[in-house]
Amino acid sequence: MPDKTAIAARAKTLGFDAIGFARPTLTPAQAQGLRDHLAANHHGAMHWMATRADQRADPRALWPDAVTIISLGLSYAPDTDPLAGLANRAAGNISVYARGRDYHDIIKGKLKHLAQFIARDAAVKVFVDTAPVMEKPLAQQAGLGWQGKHTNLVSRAHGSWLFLGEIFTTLALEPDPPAADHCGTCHACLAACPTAAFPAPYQLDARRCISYLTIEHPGPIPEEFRAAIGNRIYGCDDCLAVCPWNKFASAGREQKLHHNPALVSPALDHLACLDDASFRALFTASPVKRIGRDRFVRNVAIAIGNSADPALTDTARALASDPNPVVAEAGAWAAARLASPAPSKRVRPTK
Ligand code: B12
Ligand code: SF4
Ligand code: SF4
Repeated sequence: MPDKTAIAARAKTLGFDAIGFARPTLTPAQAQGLRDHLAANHHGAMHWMATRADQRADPRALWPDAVTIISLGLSYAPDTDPLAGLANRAAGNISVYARGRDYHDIIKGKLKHLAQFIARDAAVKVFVDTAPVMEKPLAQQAGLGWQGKHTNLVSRAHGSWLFLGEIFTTLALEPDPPAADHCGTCHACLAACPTAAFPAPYQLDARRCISYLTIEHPGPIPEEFRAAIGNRIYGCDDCLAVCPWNKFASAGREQKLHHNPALVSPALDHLACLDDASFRALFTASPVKRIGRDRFVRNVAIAIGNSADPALTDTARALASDPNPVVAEAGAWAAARLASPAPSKRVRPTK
């Protein structure tokens, strides 16, 4: 029967950067945090967050036989300034996590290999991202790091740049001690947010978050956030990038996550011309493909409106005639904004 040392050694061989072991339970405060988040509607249109909330709040409701959760982290720490692309307004900025191959596929493959190693002696299930599992609270329980004020898991060794995945197993393994919070008096992430998406430390109102607005939000992006989005066309890294714990992180080792040059500062006029086929071709194997051409080009139109580049006016006008009404509305907004640009601005907190 493999013990913790053998499992950790195999995980390292497979390329994981962090591992820890926990019981399949959240603390009452963590479960309550989920309920408060949902009650405040901070999940916006992500209705799937609420539909299986009981399973999210209690891993044993998801799989009653689970005895141990093995939490795993894979570093995607960049080797260049993650925010450098924000200054180039004629190009789009794709979040660091989406500039390489889709992490879901990479982590699931590694989790399955590790699970096979355990499956000789116990039942196993693997999860990454999409299951009703509270991955950050569980990773904190397993000692990988703590949930910082930006709500993501921060690791002393890897900063804010860990992807998370889990193996649930019937194997009884000694839990590791939970990680302690090392945010202290720092509030750099809260101050860095362009859209004031943190109503309080350790709480995120997803409806204000650029990551939510550009990836998860269907329909038109509310006008109040458009200027602050700048050229972020898929996701946002600002709160992660300013975390002082990143200075201890070495660049991620996983080659498949290394940035595809075509996805680093792609020209907005090129992206605006994508149809369904060319969108799928450009984003093959990338997480970006999940949002589809129309939502992506909607984001590109917002970035064009924020570019202050008169050379993009004809492109904006062309988008205003797009057959998709959400793209067309964003294109018209962009054309109008280029005609009388207001300075890009941060959004003030609502309270
Ligand atoms: C939904 C989701 C989102 C949403 C909402 C994010 C959020 N903070 O909830 C959106 C689309 C905005 C998002 C964005 C991003 N995401 Co995301 N996302 C998820 C997902 C699927 C679920 C997270 C979740 O359970 N949220 C619900 C809230 C309640 O849980 P929580 O954040 O842990 O909240 C705790 C506390 O903050 C507190 N709390 C929260 N709200 C409230 C409200 C009140 C009133 C109170 C009292 C307490 C409280 O209670 C909770 C329990 O302790 C996970 C994968 C998974 N299955 O876990 C990935 C995940 C969290 N995402 C991830 C990543 C990488 C990102 C982005 C960095 C991507 C990007 N660059 O654009 C951004 C980061 C934005 C940010 N600052 O959080 C990684 C994070 C890895 C890590 N090191 O932490 C995950 C784990 C995916 C993965 N497998 O690696 N994401
Ligand atoms: S990802 Fe961007 S918009 Fe979302 S909370 Fe962090 S800094 Fe704010
Ligand atoms: S930036 Fe500061 S407050 Fe935010 S998570 Fe990092 S250490 Fe914590």
